[in-house]
Amino acid sequence: MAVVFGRTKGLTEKQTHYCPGCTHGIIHRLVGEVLEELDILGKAIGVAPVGCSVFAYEYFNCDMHEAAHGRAPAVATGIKRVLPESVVFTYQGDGDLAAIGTAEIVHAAHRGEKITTIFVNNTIYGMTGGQMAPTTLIGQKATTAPEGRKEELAGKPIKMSELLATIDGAAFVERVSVHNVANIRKAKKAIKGAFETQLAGAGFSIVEVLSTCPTNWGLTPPRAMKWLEENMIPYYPLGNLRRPEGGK
Ligand SMILES: Cc1ncc(C[n+]2csc(CCOP(=O)(O)OP(=O)(O)O)c2C)c(N)n1
Ligand code: SF4
Repeated sequence: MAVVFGRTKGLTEKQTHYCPGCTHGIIHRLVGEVLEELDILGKAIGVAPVGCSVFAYEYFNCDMHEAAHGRAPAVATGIKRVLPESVVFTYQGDGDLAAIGTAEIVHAAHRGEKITTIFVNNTIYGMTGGQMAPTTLIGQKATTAPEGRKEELAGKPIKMSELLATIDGAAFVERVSVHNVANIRKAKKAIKGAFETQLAGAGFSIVEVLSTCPTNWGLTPPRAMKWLEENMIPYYPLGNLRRPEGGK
């Protein structure tokens, strides 16, 4: 029988542990497809975070390294400097990147490290049970904000892509979403653009992917997709914020 939709070589055969309907799986697939299409699986080295994607090292079909919570950009910096011919990427949640790891990502971008970051923003700490993250929306409920995030206590949600786009060492910054097919296609294009930026030696590249956490949001997967579209995108607008001159 003809195979019409196969598994990308960019992912291993291992079944993921993600909750049903969690969009981490879609994002993994996109990264895997891009690594395969750019023919860089043999020289790619990924850095897995702490968070729901802590086992990413089991899923990407390339060399992988595990980093302590928030420290992936520092680990990736070391790998890339020692092995400059490799293609190094981090895969990080918003708790990892925008809370405990804020310093690491800002300084990696500032130094213009030639690494690529896939930043999965689901507005919550997924792995640890739904605590408020710096990205949690105003009014959004979390276990540590049972009445919803209040601006007077926690400030407005942090916009990491806008912040990083102000840094000259950041060559490619784009925010995408995976809540429907059209946006999944755009997300893949952005992820490819980020890796191409690294291959061109242009500087730091990051793609922020708006993602769902149906489990901790307390929504079914389809309702979670709708919630993302209606609540996250108005606050976190999609689009490219920075790309290298002449870049696609
Ligand atoms: C140094 C340290 N501090 C705190 C934790 C606890 N911890 C584990 S995962 C996590 C947050 C995960 O959230 P996020 O990065 O948004 O990823 P998600 O699980 O939502 O994909 C925290 C706080 C830890 N493992 N190590
Ligand atoms: S807890 Fe949330 S982010 Fe984690 S795997 Fe489940 S749905 Fe995905």
